[in-house]
Amino acid sequence: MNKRFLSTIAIAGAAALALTACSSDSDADPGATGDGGSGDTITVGFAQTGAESGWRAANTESMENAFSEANGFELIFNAADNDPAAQISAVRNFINQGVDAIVIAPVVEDGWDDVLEEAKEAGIPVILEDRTVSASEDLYASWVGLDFHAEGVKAGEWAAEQYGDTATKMVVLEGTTGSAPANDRAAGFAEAIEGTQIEQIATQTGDFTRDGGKSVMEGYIAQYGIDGIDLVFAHNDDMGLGAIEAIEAAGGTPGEDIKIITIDAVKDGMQALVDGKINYIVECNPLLGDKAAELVKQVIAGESVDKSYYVEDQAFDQAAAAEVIDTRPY
Ligand code: GZL
Repeated sequence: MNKRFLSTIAIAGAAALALTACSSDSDADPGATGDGGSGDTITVGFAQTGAESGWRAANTESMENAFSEANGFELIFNAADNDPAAQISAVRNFINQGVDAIVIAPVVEDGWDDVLEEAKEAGIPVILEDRTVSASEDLYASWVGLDFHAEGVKAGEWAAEQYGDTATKMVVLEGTTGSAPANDRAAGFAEAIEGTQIEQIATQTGDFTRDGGKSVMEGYIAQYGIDGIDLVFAHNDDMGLGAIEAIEAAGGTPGEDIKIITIDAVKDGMQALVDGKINYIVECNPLLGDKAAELVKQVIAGESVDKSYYVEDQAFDQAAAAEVIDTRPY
């Protein structure tokens, strides 16, 4: 799909956020039963992944702020504790409750066809935010999120530039198995380091959590030793922060003995970057609530919307992080 620049919206902290959209239009479901068009309250069921990371907390806050009563919404919130089956069950409950619209941040890409078909048959439009699904795009009205593959490429290109000319042994802390960010970040990073001397010696999921990253890193250190690992690529800041704890507990110096590259750029990650314990972070902006709420209103009102809206990301080394850390909104 061709990405097209669509609009720029200001977000908390006045940081401009550029949105790009993909061209395949999708007309709102003519059978939408939402009464939002008449200015009445729009009841929205929001199926969140859980509360696995600092990124997720910022995303939930953004969604709750956007889908507020003052903005014309009644929000029914469910957090699935990273459990795909529980999340599908929550969506089915929203359908049975007869909500006007459903918003989903899908834990994993697969397994969504049946319940999305049920929502379509019930005339309830679905908006995806954050992660994507493998189901047909006819089964949801629109998606707003980040280009996870590009995030992986950006992280890998920096690694290739910094470490690609010398023999470098890398371990990976993967995100939730089957999730779009884990799949796409891994693919993008691998493409970017192809042909360099960076060798991936191990990869395992830490489920995007700090404890998960720490536990997996402890296993890597037990297997390879601090001296046997040169680089950690963590699919999110929280797992990178867990790796820092494991490296320090084993007597190592994170950011020096073992370099660390992560993705998200949440406050704790950026502080570790400023402190020299992480070496590079690619941003993944969690502030998707305003766009998701705008899309719900447009779809309920029967307006045509694009199928995808991409939020653009930045990247930070230690010097760049020190310049912005005090003014970032998350
Ligand atoms: C990315 C998001 C990921 C974050 C993690 O958009 O889905 O899930 O990178 C979060 O921190 O848990």
